[in-house]
Formats: sequence, structure tokens, C-alpha cells
Amino acid sequence: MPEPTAPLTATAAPIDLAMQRVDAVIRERLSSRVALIDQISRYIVSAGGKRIRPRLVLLVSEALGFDGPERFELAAIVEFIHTATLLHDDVVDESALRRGRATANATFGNAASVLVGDFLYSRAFQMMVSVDRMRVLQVLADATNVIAEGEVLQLMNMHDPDLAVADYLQVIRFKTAKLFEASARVGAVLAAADRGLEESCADFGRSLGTAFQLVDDLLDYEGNSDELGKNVGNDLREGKPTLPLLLAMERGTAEERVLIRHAIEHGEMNQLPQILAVVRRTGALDATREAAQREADLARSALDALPPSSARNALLELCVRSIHRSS
Ligand code: GRG
Repeated sequence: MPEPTAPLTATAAPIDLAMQRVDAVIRERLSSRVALIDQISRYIVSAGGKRIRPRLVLLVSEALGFDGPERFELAAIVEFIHTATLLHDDVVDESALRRGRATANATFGNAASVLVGDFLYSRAFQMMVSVDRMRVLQVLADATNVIAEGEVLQLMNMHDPDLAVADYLQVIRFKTAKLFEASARVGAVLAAADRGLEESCADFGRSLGTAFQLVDDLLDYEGNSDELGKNVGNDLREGKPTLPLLLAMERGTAEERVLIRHAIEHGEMNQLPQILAVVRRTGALDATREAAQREADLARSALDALPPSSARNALLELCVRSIHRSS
């Protein structure tokens, strides 16, 4: 069975104990009297995942001097929200592989996946209410609403080769960066940080999440399915106009543009090798990595607002690992 919490960084040791506490909360709060809920939620949670969002809650709150037990609950809450979005997303995208195993939808069917996603999502809100902090509830309610908007925007952009880069960026800020932002912000709220510091933490999370999704979109073209734990080429199959393709069309010859436009419009995989060659030749992959690096640099700068500490160092390290990753 895969490691439940594979260490993300070489310097993560001090936080690993805290992550074990979070895992204990996750296991305890997954329980349901309904057997199928138990089975599916444990199926996806036990497959691991990098647990980045709960780390953000723990590390930001620790960097700002908070060590109350609510941080474990809040860290588990953001992982539940994340897992709910994955369950729903794999249905929407008809994905077959996630975290190195068959997706829940491939194993248990779409209906069960969506419904267990609903269970995890609503369980997260039950847990938030038990923490009894209105501001946290507000941050996470707003974030989940924006994530859903991001997914619908993405749906509207499918098969559109003329999508503007700014509109692509808006989708990734909404669907992915928002939960990173909310996780970091919740860490600051727990620590009762003043509004300026809270905004710096939110800026950090937003930039980190944006960098993370840019790399995700890059890995869909240059990654390795075994290492990624999900199938590469999914985005092309779905006709999703991500930055590597948008940049390749901007930089390619007229003929190359026609090839990519056609693949986006029809979600065709049979030209994948040719498209990969164009994406590489035009430097679109390098340019996507550079865009991710710029966001990671912004994230690092936002951390200047935090006092020096080992937790802040671990957050800085996360910026590096989010760019240089293969899964
Ligand atoms: C249930 C609030 C709610 C919304 C549903 C489907 C949907 C709306 C949102 C999907 C958002 C989504 C899945 C965005 C992609 C984010 C992303 C990069 C996921 C992969 O994150 P990792 O690599 O995953 O951190 P692991 O497996 O490591 O946890």
C-alpha cells in the first residue's frame, strides 16, 4: 500500500509529527455508518497524495506562532475539500488513473464518486462548524464557491483554441490556486494575524497554487504517467486549451497552428506525438515552466512578511518543490 503521507521535502521532518496528527483526524472523521462511503473515501484517502494544502495550514499557523489543536482539524478540512474536488473532477474529466491507482469513478462508478465527494465536502463543513470560527467558515465557504466557478469556466473554455492566456490564468487561479490561498489564509486567521499579514499569506498561497497548476499543465505533456500517478495527455484528450498549447500556437508555423487547433477542437489524441514535438520545438514547455517560476518567485517574496523560522523555511522549500516535481 502507498505511503499515507510521503514526505514532501527533505526538511519536512519537524512537520511530519504534526502531519501524523492530521492523518489521525482524517481517519477518524472519514467514518460513516454507510459502508460504501467508508469504502470509497478510504480508497482515495489511503492512496496518499502529497498533502500540500494541510501542510500550508500547519506551516503558516506555526510560522505565525499558533500551536492550538484547531490547526489539525483545519488541515484535515482542507484535505477533505481537496479530495471532494478530485472525486468530482475525475468524473467530469472521465479520468481513469489518480494517485497511482484506478480512479474511484473507474472502480465504483460515477454516481458513487460524485456522492462520496458530496459526503466529504459536507463533512468538511460539519468540521468547520465544530471549530466555531466564523471567519474561517467565511474563507472556506468563499473558496469552495470560487473553485466551483473555476470548473464551470473551464468547461465553457473546452475546445476553444482562441482562449486568451488571461482567461486560462483566471481558471487556474479559481480552480486550483484558490484552495492554496484559502489554506494559507486560514493558517493566518488561526494565528489572529493582522489583516496585512493575512493578505501576505493569502498572496503566498495564491502564487504558489498558480505555479503548482502551471507545472501540472506542463507535466500533462512532458511528464511520466508512472511517476505522476495519472495519465499524461489527458488535457489534449479533453480538448483543454492549457498554456503549453496556447503558447505553441502563438509561436508555431501556420501549419503547426492548424494541427493544434484541430486537436483542441476535436479532443484528438492521435496527433499527440506531433503536437508534443511542436510544443517542445517552439519552447512552449520552457516558457510554461518560466511562468511557473515567476509565480513561485512571487510566492517566495510574499513570505518576506513572515518572521524567520523553520516553518517559514519549509514554506520556502515548498515553492522550490512545487516547480521541480514529477508528481
Ligand atoms: C466539491 C467544492 C467542490 C467543487 C467541485 C470538480 C471541481 C468542482 C473542482 C476541481 C478542482 C480541481 C481538481 C483542480 C485541480 C487541482 C489539482 C492540481 C489537483 C491535484 O492536486 P495534487 O497534485 O493532488 O496536490 P494529490 O493527489 O497530491 O493530493
